[in-house]
Amino acid sequence: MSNPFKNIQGETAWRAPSNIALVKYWGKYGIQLPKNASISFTLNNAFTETSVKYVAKTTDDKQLDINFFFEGQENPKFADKIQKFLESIIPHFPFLPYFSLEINSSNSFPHSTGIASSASSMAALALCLTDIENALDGGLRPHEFFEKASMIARLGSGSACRSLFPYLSVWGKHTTIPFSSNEHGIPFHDTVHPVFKTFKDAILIVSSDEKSVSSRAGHALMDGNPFAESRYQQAETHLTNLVGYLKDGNLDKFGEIVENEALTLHALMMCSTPSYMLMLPNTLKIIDLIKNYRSEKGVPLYFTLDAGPNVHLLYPEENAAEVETFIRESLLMYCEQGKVIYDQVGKGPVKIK
Ligand code: 2P0
Repeated sequence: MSNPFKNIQGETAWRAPSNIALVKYWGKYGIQLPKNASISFTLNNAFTETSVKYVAKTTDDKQLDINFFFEGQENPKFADKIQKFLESIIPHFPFLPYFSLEINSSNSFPHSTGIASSASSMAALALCLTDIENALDGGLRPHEFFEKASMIARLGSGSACRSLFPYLSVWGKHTTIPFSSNEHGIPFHDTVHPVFKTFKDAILIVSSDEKSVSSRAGHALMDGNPFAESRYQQAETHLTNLVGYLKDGNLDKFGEIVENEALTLHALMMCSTPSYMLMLPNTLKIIDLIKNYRSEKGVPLYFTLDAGPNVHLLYPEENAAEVETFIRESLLMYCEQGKVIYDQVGKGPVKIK
């Protein structure tokens, strides 16, 4: 073959944040399509930076040629995952086999904190690849660019497709949300009260051990879960109601739904077959202390959980000083080596090169 991209080379780099779901995605079908719509806060301080250098090949070799470095080092486990992912998306990016790629990726947070990096890392990589395609072919308008990058990120890790947009993102078709789609995330902040656009998220690290059951396996167990259908209906109702509370700035009702979603997610794990538990005793201790603090002090502090034992504390910026005192004095003792990551709602990905 003669390489249609002969002599072309370049580099792109993107920073993409992590996200935390308020209404959870748990259960999927087909190729990474969600059984229910979910909504998340886009975070700010927990992010991945990825750069991709691309040089047109001079040989006829049609195998993917990828060199992958994580935090400056070769990492065979991650490289293997990236290789398989890139092979799977050649139909979306037919240019890939014509280039040698060098991918460098690093996280703002230590790898061993128990913070899932798949959302930010897949989002950053998807942005780089979509950017390269745009540089080669051109023609994507800004909203099309982010839509395509979100769709590609989804194929890498479902929740990653929500890491592409400022403040909040919805992923999954929902009856009351225009333009919502199972294929990709959409931005969702036009009808959101300003209090939520500066919301804080303090992530208490209860344990950084690798999870006993991966999210991939957890999603799969929803297929045999006797509560699956009623769960998907509940998520639909939760999202309808949450959209209203986000608009009105109703903190109490926001917290009620968000906490219920976190506990429902873990209840679904407990009633799967085989059943499993990712919360630890200190997770429950922290939840209990948060509830007591809220009812005693009247401070709008709420919790949510990802698929793991760590606790995300959500609170308005104006309550940051008192909540962070409470965290230091009463909660850090239940964390692994007193670890906490202070984050907040952020403005979404940025191009850094
Ligand atoms: C979410 N989580 O909405 C839910 C709630 C964790 C708890 O989606 O198999 O890494 O790659 O689609 O996105 C974590 O699972 O799973 C997740 P895959 P993903 O954020």
